[in-house]
Amino acid sequence: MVFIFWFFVLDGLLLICMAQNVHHYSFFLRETNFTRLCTTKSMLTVNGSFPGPTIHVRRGDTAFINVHNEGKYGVTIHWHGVKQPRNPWSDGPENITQCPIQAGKNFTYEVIFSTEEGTLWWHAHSDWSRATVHGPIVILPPRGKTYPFPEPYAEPTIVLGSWFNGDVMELIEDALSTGGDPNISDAFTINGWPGNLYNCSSESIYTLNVTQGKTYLLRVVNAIMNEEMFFAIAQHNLTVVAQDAAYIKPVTTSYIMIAPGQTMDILLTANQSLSQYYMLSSPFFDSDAEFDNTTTSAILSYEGNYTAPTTPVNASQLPAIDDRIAAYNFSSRIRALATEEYPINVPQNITETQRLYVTISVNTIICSNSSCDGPDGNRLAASMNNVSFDIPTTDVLQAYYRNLSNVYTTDFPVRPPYYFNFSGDVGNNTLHPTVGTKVKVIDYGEPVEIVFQGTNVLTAENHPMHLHGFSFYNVGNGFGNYNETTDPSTYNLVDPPEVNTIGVPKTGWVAVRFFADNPGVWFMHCHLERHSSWGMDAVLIVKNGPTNETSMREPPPHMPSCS
Ligand SMILES: *[C@@H]1O[C@H](CO)[C@@H](O)[C@H](O)[C@H]1NC(C)=O
Ligand SMILES: *[C@@H]1O[C@H](CO)[C@@H](O)[C@H](O)[C@H]1NC(C)=O
Ligand SMILES: *[C@@H]1O[C@H](CO)[C@@H](O)[C@H](O)[C@H]1NC(C)=O
Ligand SMILES: *[C@@H]1O[C@H](CO)[C@@H](O)[C@H](O)[C@H]1NC(C)=O
Ligand SMILES: *[C@@H]1O[C@H](CO)[C@@H](O)[C@H](O)[C@H]1NC(C)=O
Ligand SMILES: *[C@@H]1O[C@H](CO)[C@@H](O)[C@H](O)[C@H]1NC(C)=O
Ligand SMILES: *[C@@H]1O[C@H](CO)[C@@H](O)[C@H](O)[C@H]1NC(C)=O
Ligand SMILES: *[C@@H]1O[C@H](CO)[C@@H](O)[C@H](O)[C@H]1NC(C)=O
Ligand SMILES: *[C@@H]1O[C@H](CO)[C@@H](O)[C@H](O)[C@H]1NC(C)=O
Ligand SMILES: *[C@@H]1O[C@H](CO)[C@@H](O)[C@H](O)[C@H]1NC(C)=O
Ligand SMILES: *[C@@H]1O[C@H](CO)[C@@H](O)[C@H](O)[C@H]1NC(C)=O
Ligand SMILES: *[C@@H]1O[C@H](CO)[C@@H](O)[C@H](O)[C@H]1NC(C)=O
Ligand SMILES: [Cu+2]
Repeated sequence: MVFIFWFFVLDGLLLICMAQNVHHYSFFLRETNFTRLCTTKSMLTVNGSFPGPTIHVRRGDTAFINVHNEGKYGVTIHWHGVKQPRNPWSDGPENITQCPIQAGKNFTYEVIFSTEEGTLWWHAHSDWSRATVHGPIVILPPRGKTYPFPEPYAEPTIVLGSWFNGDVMELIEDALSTGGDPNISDAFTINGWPGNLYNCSSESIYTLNVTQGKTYLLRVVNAIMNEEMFFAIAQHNLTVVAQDAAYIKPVTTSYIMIAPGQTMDILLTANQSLSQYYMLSSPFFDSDAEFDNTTTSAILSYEGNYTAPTTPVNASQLPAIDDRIAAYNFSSRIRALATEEYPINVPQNITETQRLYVTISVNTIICSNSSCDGPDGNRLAASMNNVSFDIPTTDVLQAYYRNLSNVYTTDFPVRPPYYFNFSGDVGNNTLHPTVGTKVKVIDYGEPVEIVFQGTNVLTAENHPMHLHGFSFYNVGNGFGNYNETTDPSTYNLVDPPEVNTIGVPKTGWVAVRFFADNPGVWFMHCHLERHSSWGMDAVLIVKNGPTNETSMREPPPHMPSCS
């Protein structure tokens, strides 16, 4: 249902009139049976679909989404990449901005779009329920405006997902109770289907039907739990035109690398001969940790009168799984569009007090009698600046708003507790983190810089870091240890990409900048689900500014209660 409201604002003698659409959606969370890889299981979905329904809006619209929980567990939903100005109340991460919607209850999210345009997604933000509870968000240009590229013929969504034969909630509960590594997924999926490269090839495969000569806009979402992914279509170039709902200078490539949490808008021209072509996705993973190394497939099928090959054309355009150079070569080409019509606003000057240098590490926590299933009988953990985040049982937002004590402390360290060769031979330095619910408080409007430093503690891995409430500009990156004297001179402050999730390379670093112009409580975490579950998380609190328009909105009437 779409209602159109007209607002008339009297500003002196000037009458400004603008159209803003309000949309209403209902989500019913319920257990539904699905069969994949010849295994049938019951899993939580929205309205019985996997991936879940797509939300359609235009830039600047608002969507009210009433979520009814008819499942067994408490759940929350996050609107990934939607900045939600002044409205952390509807952001969703469990016990950060709200307590879960209990089974049998409902909650209406007010999702406020502002400058986002392109593709984003929504997903559950409680335990591992996002594996099955997620779907795309399509944000069209405002009415009367068009894209900064020729109008595509059609705009299919492509959602990359993880399939686990077992129950994901049991899987993570077991892992957290034993302290061991959670099981890896059994398959990856494209729009819900693993494809025909797994045993059980008689199952359905997603088929995208195209007309020769037409150009399509693929809206690609990486909803995978624990792996960054390469994606390619045999014999077709991909032209990436947006990332994380912000336009970029077009990048034409034979493959992409997309991290969990990221979204990309990609032009695809059906300019090859009538046939069927493989669409393939396999992980980019260059560490010793365990991961799912399988390949999911879908078919790009040309319409017309021809005999389709028994196996679609496969030009093996996917880089090797551990090809970090291929990953880097693609990522380093992304630049903001940065035109007069699509401007960017990068902080040019950062004061020392608003620079954060944050190590991100996988660690262990000692278990008595070596009774846990992690390395040396200890519990696997993860940390930021050696603090492993402890999720509270009252949400941080409520505690902040109502001034409750004993929920969090404001001493999140802005520098590592001590310096060592982070990316080299670390010995056993800071193997064991401290545990706490620590937040960093930032004044309204401050320019902020965060440098994420990957470390070699326990295992070195890539970490896609995500911040709620903002998009940030990726101004710099490199391999090895960040050097605060020499590296800032290499920054791109002209057209850095504006993203909400940034892949920090294994034992490398990434620098991001943004203005803290969104008051609220905002989660910041690794988007590899097992790292987030182990504590690679932190919270930023941006204080209110001087006026109502720069302050958090009032809470909605029925926030779920914390039992
Ligand atoms: C979900 O299902 C309900 C009825 O069961 C329907 O009213 C609602 O529109 C559906 N939502 C979406 C997003 O399709
Ligand atoms: C789902 O599958 C289980 C067995 O795996 C079965 O007992 C149950 O009846 C099924 N539910 C529905 C709604 O089909
Ligand atoms: C949804 O929740 C509100 C209050 O939280 C309640 O008044 C209403 O009855 C609920 N609706 C349904 C269909 O459960
Ligand atoms: C593509 O066409 C086939 C055959 O007509 C059909 O089964 C399939 O559902 C179509 N795919 C989509 C995404 O509509
Ligand atoms: C893909 O792009 C490259 C470089 O622009 C070009 O050389 C090549 O012919 C293109 N391939 C196809 C299939 O369009
Ligand atoms: C995937 O990993 C399994 C072991 O976990 C290994 O046997 C297999 O060779 C690997 N496959 C590929 C394509 O790397
Ligand atoms: C399809 O092509 C074949 C030969 O190429 C031709 O005999 C047949 O009539 C065509 N069918 C249609 C529906 O055009
Ligand atoms: C950057 O900030 C410093 C310290 O506040 C100030 O001395 C310097 O002039 C500023 N530079 C620019 C370009 O604004
Ligand atoms: C969130 O808080 C609720 C109590 O309100 C608690 O039952 C739940 O376990 C907490 N969630 C997490 C992930 O700690
Ligand atoms: C680190 O290693 C040294 C020597 O191997 C050992 O003496 C020390 O106890 C270790 N520290 C920790 C915290 O494990
Ligand atoms: C940073 O680079 C400068 C200049 O090359 C060097 O003097 C300094 O030791 C480096 N700092 C670190 C921490 O490596
Ligand atoms: C600011 O908001 C508060 C409460 O939301 C309201 O009472 C007050 O009148 C507002 N002030 C202005 C200047 O709008
Ligand atoms: Cu991580």
